[in-house]
Amino acid sequence: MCGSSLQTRSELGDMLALADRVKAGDVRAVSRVITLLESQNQDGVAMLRLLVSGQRRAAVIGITGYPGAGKSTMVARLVAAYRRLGLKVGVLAVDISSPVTGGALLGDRIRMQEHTLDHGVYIRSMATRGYQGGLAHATSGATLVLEAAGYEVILIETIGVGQNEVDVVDVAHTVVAVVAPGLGDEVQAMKAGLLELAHIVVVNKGDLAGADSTLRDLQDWYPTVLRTIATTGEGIPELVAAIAAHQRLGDLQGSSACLMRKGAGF
Ligand SMILES: Nc1nc2c(ncn2[C@@H]2O[C@H](COP(=O)(O)OP(=O)(O)OP(=O)(O)O)[C@@H](O)[C@H]2O)c(=O)[nH]1
Ligand SMILES: [Mg+2]
Repeated sequence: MCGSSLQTRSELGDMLALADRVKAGDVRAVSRVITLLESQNQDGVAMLRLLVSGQRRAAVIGITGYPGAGKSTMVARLVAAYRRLGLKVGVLAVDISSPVTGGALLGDRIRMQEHTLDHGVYIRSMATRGYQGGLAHATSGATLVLEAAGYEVILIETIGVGQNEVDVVDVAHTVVAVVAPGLGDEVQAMKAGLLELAHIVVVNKGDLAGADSTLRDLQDWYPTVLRTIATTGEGIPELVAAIAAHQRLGDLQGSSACLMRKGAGF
């Protein structure tokens, strides 16, 4: 009895110490808690209780869209843009290897490489396999962990339109749907899907033939449609500004003020 309560007390001490490390921004502690959440360990849920302050401080931005549309390339550009503003950035890449691009994980790693030595950037991929059903919870939990660790912008990359169980709309304050020209029927299908829930629509690969007509087509349907070339960075400042404007709107309704405080709205 005495032994078990001692053990419980020491476990509690460990939990409190881990929570303190997360709050101090220790990336190993952050990774450990996210792993607990992914494996649906009850300690993970207990940790969230210790970490959540009840006050939203981070701007959570979902980057979603069809496989191969350029989401990861765009995320890497956004990371660079927010780092230039001096913001700490967390990236959660959910369901990262799509069937279309196959080795996307490797590609993502290469694109993200320039940021991996930057202490102001935390990058984590969250695989769907093996954690069906628990992933949505783990993703929203992971954003809370990153927020507690002082990350001011959290970017979540996910393939949208009902292709996985993560409902990015529930987790992110601002959802950016990424479309590439020439998707044709797929763009039509998106109109009825996540695109309707997106706050900002981006036609990426603006350098490719068909970008103009895709842009015009979507502009008939959505108020904020931007054109980007993620590979060169063209259109990224405009996207950053559009996200800030949306966050400001959200803030008026009681959401995050982070980007505006830091001047990301220019
Ligand atoms: N021409 C052109 N190619 C681009 C652009 N943006 C990304 N790409 C290329 O498109 C391919 C897919 O880019 P990713 O960033 O991996 O796309 P993704 O949407 O993250 O892909 P998944 O995670 O597999 O769904 C890569 O070869 C990129 O270099 C762009 O603006 N123009
Ligand atoms: Mg990707």
